[in-house]
This record gives sequence, C-alpha cells and structure tokens, in this order.
Amino acid sequence: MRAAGFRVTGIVFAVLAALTTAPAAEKPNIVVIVADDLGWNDVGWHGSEIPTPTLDRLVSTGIELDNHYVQPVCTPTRVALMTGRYPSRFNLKCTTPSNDQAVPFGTPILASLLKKAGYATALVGKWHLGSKPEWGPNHYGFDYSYGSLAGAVGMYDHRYRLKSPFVHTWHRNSQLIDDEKGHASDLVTREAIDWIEKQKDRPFLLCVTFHSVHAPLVEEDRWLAKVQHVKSPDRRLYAAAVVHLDDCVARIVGAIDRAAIRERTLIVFTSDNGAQVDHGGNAYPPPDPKLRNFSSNSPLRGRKAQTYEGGMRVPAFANWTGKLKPAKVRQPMHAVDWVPTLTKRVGVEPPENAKWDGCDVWPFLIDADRAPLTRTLYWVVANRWFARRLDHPAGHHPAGEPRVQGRSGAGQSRRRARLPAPETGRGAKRNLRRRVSRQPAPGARL
Ligand SMILES: [Ca+2]
Repeated sequence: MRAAGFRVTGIVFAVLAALTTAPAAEKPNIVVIVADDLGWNDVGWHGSEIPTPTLDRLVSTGIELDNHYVQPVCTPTRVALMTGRYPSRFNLKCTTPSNDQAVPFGTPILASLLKKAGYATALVGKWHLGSKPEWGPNHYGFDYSYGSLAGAVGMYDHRYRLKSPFVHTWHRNSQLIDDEKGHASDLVTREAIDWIEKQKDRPFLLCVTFHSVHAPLVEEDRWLAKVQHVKSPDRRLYAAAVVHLDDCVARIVGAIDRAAIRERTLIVFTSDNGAQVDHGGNAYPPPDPKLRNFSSNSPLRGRKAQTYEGGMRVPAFANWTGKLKPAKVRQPMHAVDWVPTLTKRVGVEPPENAKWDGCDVWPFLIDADRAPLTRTLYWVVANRWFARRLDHPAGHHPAGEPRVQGRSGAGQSRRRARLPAPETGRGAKRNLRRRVSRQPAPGARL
C-alpha cells in the first residue's frame, strides 16, 4: 500500500516536474512585423537620413539579418512567409500581387501550424492572400484578424485601389467594416496592443502586417516635423511615414514590456519587398499624389518588382531579449525559412508532404559565424522572370524544384502588378543572365 502510495506520489511529482520544467521559453510568443515596401536605404541602421530609433535599438540588441531575401512584390512574399514554400509551388497568381485566393484551403501555414502547438493566433494589418472575406485569415488558422483583406489602402479611408471590386476591404474577422476612424498604422497598432494585453495564459503568434510605407501616403504634421531635414518633399512625406511606423513598433514593444513578457517573446521584422522608388499616383482614393524618388534601396540595384537585389534584399532582424545575443548574420536566408525555423522552435513536426523550401536557420541566429549553408534560392515573378543563385543555370529549375504551373491570367496579373512587359525567348535569358551577373553575390558585404 505504502509502495503504491510512493509510486502515485512519484508520478504526481514527475508530472509536476515536467510541467514546471517545460520552460515557457520553449514556446515563446512570436511577433512577426512586416513593413510594406520599406527600402534598404530607409532605415537608420543602414545609414539612412531617416531616423528609426526603435528599429535601430531592436537591431543593436538583437540579430541583424544582413542578407534576408523576400520576393520582389507583396503577395508572393506573404505566401513564402506564411507557407514556407516558394510561391511558384502553388500557381501563377501567387507570383504576382493577387486578389484571388492565393493558396488552397487546408494549406498548412504558420498560424495553423502554431495552433497545433497551443498558440493563440492573430493577424492585424494587410492580408493580400485573397481579397474576398471567405478567403480571409480566419480561414487559414488565425483566431483573430483585422485590417485589409486586399493590398495597400488609403491611410485614412482604408480603401483599396480605385475601380477595383475590392475597394471596400477593411474588416474584422473577415466581416467588412466601414466605421473605423484613424490612420491605418495607428489602427493596426491599437489592435496589436489590445490583442497582446488580452493574452494571459497561452503563447501567441501575432502577425502585424503594416500597410505603411506603401503609397498612397498621408502623414500628420507631428511626423513631418521630425524629418524637416529631408529636402525632397516626396521623400520627406515618405520619411514621415517611416518615422510613424517606427513609433508604432515602439508602442507594440512597449505593450510587450508592460505585459512583462519580453523575455518570452521573439520579434521578427522584415520588409515585404524593396522600395518602390517612384509612384505614379491616382491609383487609390485621393489623396494619392505622384511621388518621385521618394524611397531608396541604395546602394543595392533595382527596386520593387525587380529581381535585382534592391527588389528582394530587405531590412530585417530578429530580437529576443535574454535569448539571442546581438549579432550580424550574413548567411543568405529567405522568407520561406521562417516556417521551418519557428515551427521547429516550438516543437511542431512538418506536416506530411510539406514540401517546405525553407530550412531551419535558427543555428545562425545563435552562432552567426557558423559555416555557411550551400543552397540555391529561387525567384519566379509573373512566370517570366527567373533569378538564380549559386549553382543552377538561370531560367531553369532543377528536377523536382518548384515551377510555375500554366500561364492563364498572366495579363491581368501583370497589369495589377504594374510589372514591365514580360521578356521572352533567348534574348530574355541572355538579359536575365546579364542582370543576375551584375548583382552582388548573396552575402556580399556592402
Ligand atoms: Ca509590398
């Protein structure tokens, strides 16, 4: 009897020990912050004249990701970030900005995968993986969502492109709403903070996908006052948006600090593509002014929608107080790496037939000097533009690698994306090789 009592007591202690020694740090809160169209040369830590003190501080106390690649436009990067797969694995529309449903229902994405590990999940901001409410974030594993289903919006009217059937796009939990007042960046920040404050008992995934600093831009005098040293009026307006964005991140980090969960919270920050540089205007509800040279990827070549470095290599960092020691990681990595990296951190096994293109880059975050990976990164944009890295010929995926399936809808997608006319034939491949060969190699120290 006594022996049995000891056994029961022992089991109880073992269970309690397991519960108490399963540290919360093994399942950190994960906050993924995505800026829209933020250029390489538009953040303080890259030497910009635009001050970003909050982002700079998070970089200096965290991991600077010096070779963090994305896709050169919005939807493809979000597909990669959410699924861990190259957008061309799915279909053509995933390789351009898309209002159509980007990935099939049931596709495992970061949110649904982390839910399996007990995470509460939210996305506040821009979705752009399907602009109908029935394709919204709640149908892919997010417990809560708020913001725009479609892409960029007017900062105060929260409406998508003029002449689009998706012009009314602001929503909460996939229900369209039309009574919100305020700047999109402030509304998204408010929702992020409210959500953080409500989380008490479970680890959480919070994706904060800002509309800023995508045009059209409208900023209050208080932000413009901080960038009066920027001479060009167009760039000054953009700089004010960047400063505003930086302040929004400060407020979100402040909420994490107030909740006393900073040491249990991993923050990942990236832009979704490089700077647009020029904006034609009049595409969104007014005011949508034409902007010239308003954003910059210098010294990287190229811009948004191009497969030059400036379109695809973006400001990025990771920060986890007390866990990640400050470092600069030069290992080339891609948005597809975050799903394998984050799910492994929290103990979620890859689903069957996951076909993840990314890999776990956590070892580089804890040891920036480890031997580099040998790997090839791919970009397919609008079914015609290919870029290659390392060891495969331009324009050809090796057997078994992702490829575009079909060409239907290409014209419509190109118009939406405002991509240049596609290049075809031998000349196109020659031009592409020339372009690729002019780019700095991945890992180039600038
Ligand atoms: Ca973008």
